[in-house]
Amino acid sequence: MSPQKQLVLPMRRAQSDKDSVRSIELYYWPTPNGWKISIMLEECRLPYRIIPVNIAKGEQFTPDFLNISPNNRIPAITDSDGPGGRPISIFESGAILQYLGRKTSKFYPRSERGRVAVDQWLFWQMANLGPKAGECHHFRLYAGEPSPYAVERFTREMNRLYGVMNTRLQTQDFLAGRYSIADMACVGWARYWERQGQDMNQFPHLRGWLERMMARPAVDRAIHIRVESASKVDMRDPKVRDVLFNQRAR
Ligand SMILES: N[C@@H](CCC(=O)N[C@@H](CS)C(=O)NCC(=O)O)C(=O)O
Repeated sequence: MSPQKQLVLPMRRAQSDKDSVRSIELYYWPTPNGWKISIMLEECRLPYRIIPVNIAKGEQFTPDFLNISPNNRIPAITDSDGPGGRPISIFESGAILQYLGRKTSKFYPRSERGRVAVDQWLFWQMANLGPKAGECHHFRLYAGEPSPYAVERFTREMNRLYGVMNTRLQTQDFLAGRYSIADMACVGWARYWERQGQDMNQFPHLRGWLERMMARPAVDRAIHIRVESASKVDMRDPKVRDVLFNQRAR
């Protein structure tokens, strides 16, 4: 990544005249789930402001954030120009993508047939690719002690899921036929195939899709939005591990 591409953001919201006309605020951390929404906002050229939520420090548990994202996870958005011109807040990346697709009529077809085509791959990502990749990363990279069974289990599942994508992409350029929010939901996870113990030579159609996705200027901009404090997170720090990996009901 070239330094010019890095947009360094302040930790807290920066007020400026330009910002005050922006109606969408994205509660964000640079992760595969966060990128889903920054990609859509960049693709639609919607004005937005990023509010970093430092999940390594526990900012996802602040009452203000929980008010809009009760599952204490990023991403979430607020839109001051919501339905009926009134503000709205949304959590869960799939719901946010669908909302932005309906709001802009972009990357989310209006026809029922087209919408079903997108929804099934979007829900597939939400229920399969994302959760399994998350566990795969956890057990391969972050687990405090080796768990061979868990590593094997989630590495195999990722292999299975990439096989599903590869078969679909053999006959289609994008998951729902045309480029859509379903592709945006998947790319942030799929680009990490190496750390998930996979070999793209096994999945040539998936590799072609990934290359097409990464070549899109909006995707490039969205995944290179840099939050200064995120680059300083040390996943070996016991305090960070406690915040992220030791959660119980509060
Ligand atoms: N299903 C949620 C998952 C969101 C999610 O897991 N976000 C992670 C970052 S990728 C997070 O906020 N983690 C904070 C934590 O684990 O406390 C969505 O798609 O929005």
